[in-house]
Amino acid sequence: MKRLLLAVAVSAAVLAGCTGRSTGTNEAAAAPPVATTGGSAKGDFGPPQGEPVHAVLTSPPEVPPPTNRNHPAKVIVELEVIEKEMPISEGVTYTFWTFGGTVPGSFIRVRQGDTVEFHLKNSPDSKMPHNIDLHGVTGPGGGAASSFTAPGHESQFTFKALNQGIYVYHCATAPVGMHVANGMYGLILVEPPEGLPKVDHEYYVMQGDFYTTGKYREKGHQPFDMEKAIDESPTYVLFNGHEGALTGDKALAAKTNETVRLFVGNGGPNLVSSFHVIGEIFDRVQQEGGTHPQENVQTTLIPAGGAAIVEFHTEVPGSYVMVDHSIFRAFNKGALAILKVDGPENKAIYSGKEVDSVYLGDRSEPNLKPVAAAAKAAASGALTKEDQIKAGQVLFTGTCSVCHQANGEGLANVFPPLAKSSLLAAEPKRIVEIMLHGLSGKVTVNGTEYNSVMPPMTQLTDDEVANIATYVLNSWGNPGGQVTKEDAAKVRATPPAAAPAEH
Ligand code: HEC
Ligand SMILES: [Cu+2]
Repeated sequence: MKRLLLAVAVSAAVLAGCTGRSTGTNEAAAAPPVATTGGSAKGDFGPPQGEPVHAVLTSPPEVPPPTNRNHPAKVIVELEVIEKEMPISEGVTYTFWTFGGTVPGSFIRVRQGDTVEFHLKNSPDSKMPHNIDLHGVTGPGGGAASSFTAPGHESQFTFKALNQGIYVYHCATAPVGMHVANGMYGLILVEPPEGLPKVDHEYYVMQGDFYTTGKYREKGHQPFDMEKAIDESPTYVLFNGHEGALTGDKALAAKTNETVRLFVGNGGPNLVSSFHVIGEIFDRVQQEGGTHPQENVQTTLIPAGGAAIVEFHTEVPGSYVMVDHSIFRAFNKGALAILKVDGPENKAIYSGKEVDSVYLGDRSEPNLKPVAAAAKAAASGALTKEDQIKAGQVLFTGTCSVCHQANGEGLANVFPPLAKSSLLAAEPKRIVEIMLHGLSGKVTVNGTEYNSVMPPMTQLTDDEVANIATYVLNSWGNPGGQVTKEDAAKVRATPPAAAPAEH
């Protein structure tokens, strides 16, 4: 409210000063001039007042409540660095280095003009020293040099938050890229003095790219791969540190007719994010975390080491998929989250018919648990055909059902059926070759000729190929049988047979 009055007053003043100039024909439609904040030179509101307050820190996707203060205070922030093993995907673990035990790290919220007394602790269980560079700090290194902290130690430094905005913080200990790649980043919000306009939901989402020695979704514990990191060739691109952090029953929630504010950061270390919510238009974006919003935006670019505030109003119920619109990252590296909007249909705005399953594949499933269970069983040498079939079903939904359909019936004249397939009846094990080397040219299935292209599915691991193949062979009236990961490895290592000559 206060901000609105201010804007009106300023525009009135500026318009009054403009009367002598020609303003063109469409005077009424001219954009109102924008008031500047004055930056850091106008951000010191004097010494802290009242008792010191302890900052409320939250884990993603939660955001601390507004400071609700109209004066500068001394704010004490206590943040602990914890190195810990956590899942990065179902059945895949990674040793993350964290601010506060989560990736991204705890969300910090202060008010412009606050004096922040920062305590950085490094857990005694840590193996590495760490520090923190907050992009909201005015001073060399953003706090890095003052906060270098060995395991089992604590550092303290104080800064005044002179600029309002949303800022990334990250570890800046050498090798910096490795500390960031391991998850050492988060967001600090410096509220404008009048606070942010009230909304129904505030959420904390942060993208990061991850580099593991194993392939995407390769099971087990995966170490950091420095070479991939230097090549900027991530294995995973994720929102909030692990695949599925914000899908299924962990999806963000809202109701229709509500306002949603997302604080979206990008920790990098390498990639920039083309942040997009499928089926929503951002009513308002503070690009790069800056003060003056852009309106009616489809996709906003978030630099590595940058952030944005994104706001929209919900009208139509359904699942809204957040992606990095560099789209292979979304569907093949994990950069996918969901905002679930509940409420009555609004047919005047959108007619309905949801296409989630095709869009999301296995990501629309609550989880990939059967896949992880199969991986665990395989590791202990107790993998059964049943385990493989269950895991294969989930994976099939994510990879094959888009074309061959969930019921294996295919699409007439376009995608051949896998159900009661005459090709599989004749040569069951050929499925492995088709999955790994693809299939093109004329092929007859159940009496119908197809002449199309199936791309090779080499992104699948040997385990995944084995599980999907076993599932297909044991479903829909196919001949049965079992494919092992050794079978898959052998086919992968063999160059594809030359395509049969066309007659
Ligand atoms: C992008 C669409 C697409 C995807 C995804 C796809 N396929 Fe196919 N598949 C095809 C097409 C098209 C053909 C026929 C190719 C031709 O005409 O030569 C085919 C043929 C086949 C065949 C032989 C024909 C038959 O019906 O028995 C098998 C087996 C098969 N696919 C299995 C799979 C499996 C398993 C997956 C998942 C790992 C998969 N496909 C994913 C498009 C796809
Ligand atoms: Cu660090």
